[in-house]
Amino acid sequence: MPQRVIVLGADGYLGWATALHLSAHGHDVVAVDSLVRRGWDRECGTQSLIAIRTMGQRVKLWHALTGHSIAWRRLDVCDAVGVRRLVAETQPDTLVHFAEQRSAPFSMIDLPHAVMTQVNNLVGTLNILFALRDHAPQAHLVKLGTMGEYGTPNIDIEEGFIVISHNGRTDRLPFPMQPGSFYHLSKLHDSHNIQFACRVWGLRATDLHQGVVYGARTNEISIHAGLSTRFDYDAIWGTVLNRFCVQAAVGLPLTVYGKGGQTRGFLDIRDTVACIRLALNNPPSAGEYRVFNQFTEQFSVKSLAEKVRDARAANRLPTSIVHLPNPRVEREQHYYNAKHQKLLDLGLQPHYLGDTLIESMIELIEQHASRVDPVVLELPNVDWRRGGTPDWKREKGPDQVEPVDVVSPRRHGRRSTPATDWRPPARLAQTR
Ligand code: NAD
Ligand code: USQ
Repeated sequence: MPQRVIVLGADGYLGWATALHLSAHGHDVVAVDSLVRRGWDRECGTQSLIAIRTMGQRVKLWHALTGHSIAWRRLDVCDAVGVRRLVAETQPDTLVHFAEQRSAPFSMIDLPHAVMTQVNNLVGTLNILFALRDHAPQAHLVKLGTMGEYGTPNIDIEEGFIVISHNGRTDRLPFPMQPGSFYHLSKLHDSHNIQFACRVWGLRATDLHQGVVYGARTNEISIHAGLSTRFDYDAIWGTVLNRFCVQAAVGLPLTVYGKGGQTRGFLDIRDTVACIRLALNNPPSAGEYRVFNQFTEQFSVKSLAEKVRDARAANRLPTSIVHLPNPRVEREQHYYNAKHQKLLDLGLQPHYLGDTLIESMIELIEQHASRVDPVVLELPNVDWRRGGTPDWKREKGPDQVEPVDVVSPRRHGRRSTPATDWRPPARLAQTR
């Protein structure tokens, strides 16, 4: 059944891909974003590896190519009046909420960034909850949470809840949470607020505890280069596998933080959009707050780096791995076993990570290599103990980035920085 869907955060990496996917599946999509992320990029001197068009241009192109319409509205979800008006006027069946500050390093730079992250994320979500209560109480809130809410406990991670027996009594309780940054904490605070709103006001919500996403293409994005979504690779916004693929493409070593035994759940961006559609098609009951763990495979950071290295080696392209002192405070060797059955039960057909996918990501990256800034690939610039290093805020505008050559099977020999010759900078000596 086609639904009226609001996608909040639609200018972002996952929001744009999801807006297209839901529109392609016949849903009536209203895409909303404040464009604040483009401003945060300017602040950090970072940019998406793949150039992205404006929202206006992208929705127009989508309509021209497919005949599907996406309505675009610029709105800050921290604007309570605006969110109320949006919900009252649209009367959504589902509201998909991606619109948050989502970088752990950005939230750890200093006090203002920690405060901004938590205010932006918590106030935005509270505005949505109150607007739903007052104007669309039957609507389904699909909220992007994170696997990082759980931390890395020495027991199996369940999907949101755990049955605990204590002093002879038993209850089903929220799973104990140990988030690893002020950003991850903001997601946990959101989860508590949403759960409370479901219990007290009878709202219905799905909290998707998503793992780390990789990849840049979905079926819809692949239709035309002008439909591209953003792809971050720098030390503040880039997620680990996307960074490793860019590092491999330009012949830099893969930067494993610490021992590399840190294990996380991962998923392909094609599975992100499928999971959202599955959640939307199978809403919870009124008053129900449910959690789905949204990832398909778990890997240690070191094993991911080895996968990328091995995929390159198959093309006779040597790639080295460097262990840098960990800028984060996190367990580097630990037990990790997180359940992720509920989305599979709803019919998710995962795209697992293989050499072909890694190579196709690297090929895509090579097409955009002139935009790679090697400096942001080498050194982490936010430390969990001390905050942002002096160079986290870069003077250089993104357009002044020096282009680098790429290392590709087809363009063998064009490499400007041979992987084998690279040495870590003196102030970040190789730890092992
Ligand atoms: P992104 O930064 O690419 O996109 C987020 C978008 O939200 C941006 O376009 C930004 O402008 C917008 N936004 C932020 N605050 C807003 C506000 N107050 N009002 C309106 N718009 C606002 O991030 P992403 O990678 O697409 O992540 C989307 C969501 O998914 C986030 O909530 C994130 O926590 C969650 N998530 C992401 C990943 C991942 O690997 N990328 C993994 C797990 C969970
Ligand atoms: N890491 C490296 N080398 C790098 C970059 C990262 O070893 O060059 C390590 C980190 O130390 C960490 C792991 O890789 O142990 C994951 O880091 P990340 O930057 O890929 O992911 P994270 O900071 O956890 O955040 C990302 C998204 C966030 C989302 C989260 C899902 O930015 O929005 O919530 O993934 S999860 O990790 O499951 O919480």
